[in-house]
Amino acid sequence: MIFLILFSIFVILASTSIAYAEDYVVDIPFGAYNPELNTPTDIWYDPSQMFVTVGDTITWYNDDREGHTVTSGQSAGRFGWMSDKQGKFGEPDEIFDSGRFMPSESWSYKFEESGTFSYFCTIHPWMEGIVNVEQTIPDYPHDAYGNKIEMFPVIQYTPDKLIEFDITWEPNVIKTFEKTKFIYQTYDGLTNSNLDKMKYDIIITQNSKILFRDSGLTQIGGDYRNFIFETAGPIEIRFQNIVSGGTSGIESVAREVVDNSIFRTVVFTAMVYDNPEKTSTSEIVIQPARRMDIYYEFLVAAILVPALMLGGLIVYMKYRKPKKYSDQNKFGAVKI
Ligand SMILES: [Cu+2]
Repeated sequence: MIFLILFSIFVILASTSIAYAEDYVVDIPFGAYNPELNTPTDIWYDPSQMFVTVGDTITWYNDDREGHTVTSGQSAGRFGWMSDKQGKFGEPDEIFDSGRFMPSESWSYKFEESGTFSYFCTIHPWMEGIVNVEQTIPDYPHDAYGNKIEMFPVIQYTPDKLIEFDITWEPNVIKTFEKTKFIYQTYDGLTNSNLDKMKYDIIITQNSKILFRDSGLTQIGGDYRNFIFETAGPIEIRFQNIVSGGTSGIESVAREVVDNSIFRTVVFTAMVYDNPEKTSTSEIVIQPARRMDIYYEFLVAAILVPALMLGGLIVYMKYRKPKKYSDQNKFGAVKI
């Protein structure tokens, strides 16, 4: 029991801490000022590519002997600055700009929007870096309009209020490249009885493109479909051509009207989030090279604490008094 309580507290702590914004560090190494001198790895911002989520802050430390900038936009490239063309020192896009900061100084920037941001140094245009900012994944679902979905199932009625569609999806937070199961049930809008043998078309749309289309028949008043999304963004789950099979035996006024009505539609919306763990192309290492110490301590705790608890449990099982035969009989022996 104590084990369970401790473990639950631990899990709660673990899940809440993930929600906090993280701080990251990028180093401007010694030698960055000189493209001839180079740095040991030809990296002028280290790490040169960062993967963060919205709300995270990156601090750039100048460990070099000259001043540098962190300026969003396109650099001229390692050799581009030698050419005569316009904008040879790069093209700032004015999203962020540190201005010049001197040796052993630092500059921080909080990323409030998702996207890919390339940046460079306006003094030394061979210095390039890139920041990938992922959308934050909330631990609760949203509809397509950004409203939090407070409760499952989500309920919709056909415009004539005669048919109720309830929908739930699992997991509740829809992420790209992860199987989502849509589970739905149909009810008589007036009597609240399950509507069995209800025919419908299910259509899932994203960015006005139909991703999925299927026809179905509710068995025991409900059905489900699995789907994997490849793109983040709002989606629409539409049930249309809802037609009652009329074989469930439910007798009501609503039922008769339902049987006479051919086309009915209910529309649900939801948000699909970028999956930080899975991508379509290759497995990208999401964790950057440097994170704050707390994170490592936390990881150690995440492995050690349950391991110690499990160890304790094993020792306890091994050395506790053997149970009486009568107790074992309950599980071990076959009753004749
Ligand atoms: Cu510089």
